[in-house]
Amino acid sequence: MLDKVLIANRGEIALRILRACKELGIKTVAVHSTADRTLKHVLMADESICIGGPSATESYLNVPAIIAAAEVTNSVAIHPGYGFLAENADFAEMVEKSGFVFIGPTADTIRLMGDKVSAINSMKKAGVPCVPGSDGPLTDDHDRNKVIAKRIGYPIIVKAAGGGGGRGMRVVRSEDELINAIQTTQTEAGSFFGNSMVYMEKFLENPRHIEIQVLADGQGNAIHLGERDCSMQRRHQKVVEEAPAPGITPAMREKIGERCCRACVEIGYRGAGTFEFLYENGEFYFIEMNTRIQVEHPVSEMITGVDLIKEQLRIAAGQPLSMDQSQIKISGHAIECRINAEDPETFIPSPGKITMFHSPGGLGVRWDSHIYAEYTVPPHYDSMIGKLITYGESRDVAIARMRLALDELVLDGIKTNIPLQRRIMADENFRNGGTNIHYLEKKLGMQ
Ligand code: MV4
Repeated sequence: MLDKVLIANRGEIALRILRACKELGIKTVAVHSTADRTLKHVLMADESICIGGPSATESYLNVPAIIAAAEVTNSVAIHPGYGFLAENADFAEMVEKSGFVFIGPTADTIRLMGDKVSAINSMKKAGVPCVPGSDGPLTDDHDRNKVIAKRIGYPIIVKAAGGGGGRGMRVVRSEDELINAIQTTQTEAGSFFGNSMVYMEKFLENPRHIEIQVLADGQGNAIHLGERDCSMQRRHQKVVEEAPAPGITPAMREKIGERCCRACVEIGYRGAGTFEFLYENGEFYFIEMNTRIQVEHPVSEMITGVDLIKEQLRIAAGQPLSMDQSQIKISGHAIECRINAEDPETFIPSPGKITMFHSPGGLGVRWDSHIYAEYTVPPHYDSMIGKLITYGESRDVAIARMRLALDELVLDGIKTNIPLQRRIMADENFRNGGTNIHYLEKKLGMQ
């Protein structure tokens, strides 16, 4: 096993990684900013090192400081968590060149998936169903672009190859808007991502966002842990996630899961990963692959019993997968509500001191959070302060437990989105299951 792991992150995911390391008997190093001296995982880690000022650029994105911290502590591996440097191929390369294990895929894989055009090409080659599109980058040949768009059929969407997660996209509904839209997206992409390459896809009007969780050991073995439905989102920020996705049958799951596993083996994927799909009219369409552990990984853990962080650590230690697909059994239903320090009406972040805190509990309730009473939520980072996950034998039971748990969760001193989560759990359409990616924004616009 790995001897000592440096956790290059903060908040709930740093604590989640710390717990997995402790369970496996791995020593831990917390690196933190000057604003994060009182984080729970910093206080619990075997060693902790301050790596810079409060802004992420000075600390959690400070590559030389993180590498130096790994060196002075004799760490053998670095876990990047999510966000920050988790999908930065240059960082992964620097980690490995410095003689440490990067807990994740190779830098080459991260680079391949970071470029959406090459990601789609490799998935298509591996037999993963993709959105009908330009099958490559667009050129400056206007006539060719018009031909491609006509073949796909309007509406189409122009996306930046270096984008992802909702930035650098433009929907085009007719040919007269096409050339302008391509040029604007190219210019935007150049300044946002330093890569002006764009591509085209058929625009799906009302899809759901369904993603497949995989684990691969880079030694020819890959398994999937079923899917998650992450359609409940606002401005590309997921609000509620669940597993399994309502209406997905075991046969559909097996088919799409098997395709993802085959693709993992073909590209030599190593670690935990997520295949993002749009799902419309009974069909899956690949859009992107995430090469990190994701925020919503707990819902997959709850329905499979697999500890994804422990698996990441085992894979990073060079061990082959400890289970095969036949050992993965999906049972029951799990829901995650992201708890954010923000105004539930305006969504404006609300950092500050938590004056009173009571965590929820009981059968099928999981609270993944670093917060405690008297903890001050700093203003420098993401507003997510915890994840409330409930599990039950059915979706109805998971929802009922979530409603109780949200009522039990007391968090005073700052504003939170708990009232919004209560409204979602009470929403008739959510309760019926299968709402699409536009549902929450429409609901919020309605009020
Ligand atoms: C799309 C799409 C419709 N058709 N691609 C937004 C985030 C990025 N990951 C991909 N996105 C979309 N790509 C095609 N061909 C609609 C979206 C989209 C979306 C996707 C997932 C979750 C929420 C979304 C919200 C708006 C648009």
